[in-house]
Amino acid sequence: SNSNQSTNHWEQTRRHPCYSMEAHYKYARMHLPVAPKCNIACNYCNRKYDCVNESRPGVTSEVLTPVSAEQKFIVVKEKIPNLSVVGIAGPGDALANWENTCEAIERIKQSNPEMIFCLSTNGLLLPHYAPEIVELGIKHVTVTMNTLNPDTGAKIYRHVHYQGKKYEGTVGAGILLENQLTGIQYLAHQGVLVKVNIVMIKDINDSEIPAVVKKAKQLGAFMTNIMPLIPAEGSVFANLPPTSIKELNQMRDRCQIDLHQMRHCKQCRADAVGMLSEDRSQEFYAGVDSLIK
Ligand code: CLF
Ligand code: SF4
Repeated sequence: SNSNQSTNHWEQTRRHPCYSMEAHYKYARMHLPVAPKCNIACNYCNRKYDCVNESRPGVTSEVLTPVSAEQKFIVVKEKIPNLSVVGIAGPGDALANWENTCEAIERIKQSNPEMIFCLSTNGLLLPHYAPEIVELGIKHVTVTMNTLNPDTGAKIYRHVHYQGKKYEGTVGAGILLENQLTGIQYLAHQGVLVKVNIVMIKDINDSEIPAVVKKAKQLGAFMTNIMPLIPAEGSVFANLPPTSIKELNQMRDRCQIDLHQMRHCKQCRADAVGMLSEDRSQEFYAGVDSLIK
């Protein structure tokens, strides 16, 4: 039944600081920046920086190999005992770097079965990798889906690289959308807790957000996270107005009727470490090379 399902969700989620408001006071997360490549071109992205899908633009990260990511995990876990989640959120797309993503998770999982593993993706490769995601035991996946309309998508995404070809405009946005929809539904039906991130961009997709949330619900998503556009320097959207907290909260209030809304997102870096309210990544990056040989 529905209530059984939500009890299950809660059991799996009560230690996840992004999925649970209460958990974010108690537990820490760590991102492994093992995913440098991206397969799409978002206009809110400055490709020099972290993936805006799940992280704050304008902050560069060091990229780690799966082996160095595991070593870093060991150092961090020692210092942060309340670490509950290991997430892969860029700096590019977790699935466009699947071998790295998969290897980093497998390595850590072997000796840390209690860790919650989490991925963030633009969704383009979900139809391809969703079965492997489920197989790996990943129960928390974030998909950024900004619109249900390929014409709007064409204003947000310049192109999409898919199966060896480059698709521009509405065609590219249409492929991305189809794969997001298929992927979200597949994962949700397999019991994965899907969070749909939506970047709220004034006069581009803001009026469509309630429809995106309704669709996310229909596909079985667990919640949506409506995030403000932070106009990144050097991105196509650099000169767009930022979304205000007031507008953001009004939109969340409106959408809350349909689906649970995340309200404590910190738009983290791809190498964020610690509680959501703090970022200790510098601490670990500063000394990490001398700590691990
Ligand atoms: Fe990281 Fe994202 Fe997993 Fe959280 S972040 S991959 S779900 S472990 Fe969290 Fe950071 Fe917001 Fe993301 S506060 S940007 S929602
Ligand atoms: Fe940039 Fe992320 Fe978009 Fe790729 S998916 S272009 S890394 S914001």
